[in-house]
Amino acid sequence: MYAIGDIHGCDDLLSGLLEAVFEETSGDATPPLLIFLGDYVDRGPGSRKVIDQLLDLRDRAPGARFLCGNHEEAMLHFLDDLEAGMAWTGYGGKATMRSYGVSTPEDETNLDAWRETHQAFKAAIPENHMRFLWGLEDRIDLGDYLFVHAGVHPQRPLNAQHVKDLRWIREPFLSDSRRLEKVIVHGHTPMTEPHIDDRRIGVDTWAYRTGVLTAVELNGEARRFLQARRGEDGVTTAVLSIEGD
Ligand SMILES: [Mn+2]
Repeated sequence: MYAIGDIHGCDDLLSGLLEAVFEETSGDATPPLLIFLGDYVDRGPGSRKVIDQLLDLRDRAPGARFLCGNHEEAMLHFLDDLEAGMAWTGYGGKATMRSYGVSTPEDETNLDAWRETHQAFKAAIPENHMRFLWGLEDRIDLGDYLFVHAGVHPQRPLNAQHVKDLRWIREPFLSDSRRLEKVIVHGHTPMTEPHIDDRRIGVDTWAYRTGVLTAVELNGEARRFLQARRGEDGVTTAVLSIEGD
């Protein structure tokens, strides 16, 4: 199975990565299991296209699963409450609204202008995108792994985690040293290289800034990283070798 890190509107990187995954699994008896770690929208320009691509996977990779990132949470929050618009544009929502053809108020303190934007945005989002957003999961437990967007609180058992931590936590999760009941596979905190140790595997490589989108393939004990990289000649993919555990 493959876990894919934060995409943030980089539809070109997602296409490249998916093509590589489908190519290397084309001889397999069953389609690959894909687990998306959340943060499909915001920051990059192609949020709408990314959701379209993820919806298309229902045919090509049946059984694909999708976690809810803090950015999808913000998008849903705004859809529910227009007063959340200003907070959302503070962390990348403008690009998402633009990808649906909706512009944000020039004066972001003007609630009447937000009312218009809110209506236009709700009208612009296709129903299947809404169903996709409503169907996102908070955690996926599979074998020795727990997949979450951000992480877990190290002082709580894995079966008693708060959704807020699963979607938002950084510390004390990242630097804690206690072994957890399962290996946590997560995105949310960007790094230039993916992180792997015996507690956690972090695969957010800051796609919208670095042009690198990372997936980790988990196959029993074996793990390898697959990356799509945006370069002058378009997107290329490569396997990243893992330095000692
Ligand atoms: Mn993110």
